[in-house]
Amino acid sequence: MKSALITGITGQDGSYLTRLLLGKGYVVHGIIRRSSSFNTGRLDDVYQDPHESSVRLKLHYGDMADGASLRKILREAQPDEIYNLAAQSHVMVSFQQPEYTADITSTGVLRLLEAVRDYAESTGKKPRMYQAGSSEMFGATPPMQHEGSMFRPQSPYAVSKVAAHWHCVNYRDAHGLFVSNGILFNHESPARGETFVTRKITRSLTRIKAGIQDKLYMGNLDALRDWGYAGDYVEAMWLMLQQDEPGDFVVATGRQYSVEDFLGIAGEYLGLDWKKVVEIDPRYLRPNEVVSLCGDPSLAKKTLGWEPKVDLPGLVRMMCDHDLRLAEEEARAVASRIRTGVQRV
Ligand code: NDP
Ligand code: GDR
Repeated sequence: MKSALITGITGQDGSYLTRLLLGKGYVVHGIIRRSSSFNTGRLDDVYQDPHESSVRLKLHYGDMADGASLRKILREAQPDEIYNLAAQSHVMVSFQQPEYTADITSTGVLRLLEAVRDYAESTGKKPRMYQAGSSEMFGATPPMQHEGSMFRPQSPYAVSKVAAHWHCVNYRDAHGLFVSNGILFNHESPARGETFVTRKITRSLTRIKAGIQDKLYMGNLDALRDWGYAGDYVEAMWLMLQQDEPGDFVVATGRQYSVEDFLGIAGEYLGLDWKKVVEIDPRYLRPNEVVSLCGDPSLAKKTLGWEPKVDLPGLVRMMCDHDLRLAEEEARAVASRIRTGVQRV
């Protein structure tokens, strides 16, 4: 039975990758952060009672800021594959917390690589590692972006991902570690964090349709992105670690849409005129914007045999259907509070 360790298991991609690996028979170890409230909501339906002897999902407290915890977890988990998904992953937040972003998204990767190197040397194992790189690394380089395109990062987040990418290449070359860098373009799902633009749109438009929200405040509607489905993209991560040799791969759909296009497709599906409810709020405009991203996934197609299955309209429908159910539940709860006279304090 193969064993995998996932950092960032509580995030969108972590939750999809966990399902994929459990489905393939892996024992899955995940690193979670201590927080004052539960942060494992995305894993609820795959959570297993740790008291059961057959448990295949095991969670460990740790942090990318804490190298000692990473070493201890590697010793305990003894993974064959390591998926580094943990990051301060919000581009706009990285302008507000640049030092923290660099510490977790860049130096955290270095801490993990050092821990993996020690683990490999002390056990004689040959673990394989995946690093979650990003299309944001291309930044100002125009499309089509591919593995040979220049990195011109435009935010503290993107700079941190570029540094992490080169740390991984360096550990591969200098120490012979099997490390593959995915360069993934935006990917979304019903489990997407609610402050990323796609989920913000589907959450807000469905709440507006359900009568519990009036307006949707947005930033730059002209930004162009290549959006895919997270469920498809975690398969590419797994495939990268099944190859004979490590490598770096762009994972994208090769199709580009604007934020305004996304609003239009979601609005049409929900039967809402988005222009009547959307207002531009300068607080969502970034100090530096990445204008246009569209990836060329030819190498991933050729080498990994990977292809995206869900297109953007399909993704929008999936997210709207999910969020409409949430909004209707919320509307029923509000109506029942009003009926029973219970007020929020
Ligand atoms: P999320 O923001 O949904 O998840 C990030 C994960 O990292 C969460 O589990 C979070 O934990 C964890 N994390 C954050 N800080 C720390 C820390 N200090 N120590 C340990 N864990 C931490 O991101 P996604 O799932 O969308 O993305 C996964 C990875 O892929 C990220 O590295 C992201 O930068 C990268 N990426 C994502 C793309 C996308 O479109 N989704 C595209 C390209 C790259 P908690 O739940 O406690 O906050
Ligand atoms: P991005 O995703 O920055 O591409 O990073 P995000 O969804 O945050 O923004 C996409 C584009 O939409 C514009 N935009 C807004 N964005 C947000 N969040 N909120 C708004 O109200 C809004 N209005 C317009 C943005 O300016 C931007 O151009 C994501 C993250 O998952 C990264 O971790 C990952 O590396 C990249 O995708 C690939």
